Amino acid sequence: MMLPPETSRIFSPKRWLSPSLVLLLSILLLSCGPKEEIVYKGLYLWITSEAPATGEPIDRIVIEVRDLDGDDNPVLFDGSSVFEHHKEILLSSEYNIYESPYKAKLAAGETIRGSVYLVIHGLHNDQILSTWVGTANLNGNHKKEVLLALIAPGCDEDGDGLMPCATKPECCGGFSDKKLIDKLSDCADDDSNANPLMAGPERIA
Ligand SMILES: [Ca+2]
Repeated sequence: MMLPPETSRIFSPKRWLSPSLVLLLSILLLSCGPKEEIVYKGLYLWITSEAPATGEPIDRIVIEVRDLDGDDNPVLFDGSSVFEHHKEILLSSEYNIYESPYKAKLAAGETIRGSVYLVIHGLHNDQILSTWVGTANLNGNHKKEVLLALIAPGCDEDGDGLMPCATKPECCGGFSDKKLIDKLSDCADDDSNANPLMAGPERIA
């Protein structure tokens, strides 16, 4: 039995395949398709920072790498100088890591490789504003997001970027790993030349 002319028009295939509907279907199909996956070759740090109320920009990022396997304080890898454990990134005035991450690649070297401690500082005019302490694997192929936390007043009296976690645990709430607190607590927070990152007479932080 034939449908009445009005009903027939409503369900006509032509109407269903109108250009706007085809476009909508295409968008839906695209958004449901397999997501493109980024394959990282090496360790990529995506670094952002909490912003100070004063709004001072971070103009320099300093990264310190240490051997995770050391028994005592974090130690340097044998065969590499102090300065090979140290990386500095200058940020131009337009760069705002409070809003978008700075992407830094850390590559494993001949001697500095594998599992490491990382201490990352965000500085403004040579003053350390924010910090992050954690572990990473330099031989990994992945992205690691790092949020530098502002250093609270009274938590870094000597300004070397390391906090006295053992005596002021409230300063180190962001440290999830007790081993990190043991390893990287500033035992002399009144002397910027004495901290667990010091590996000799050179001041490197
Ligand atoms: Ca300190």
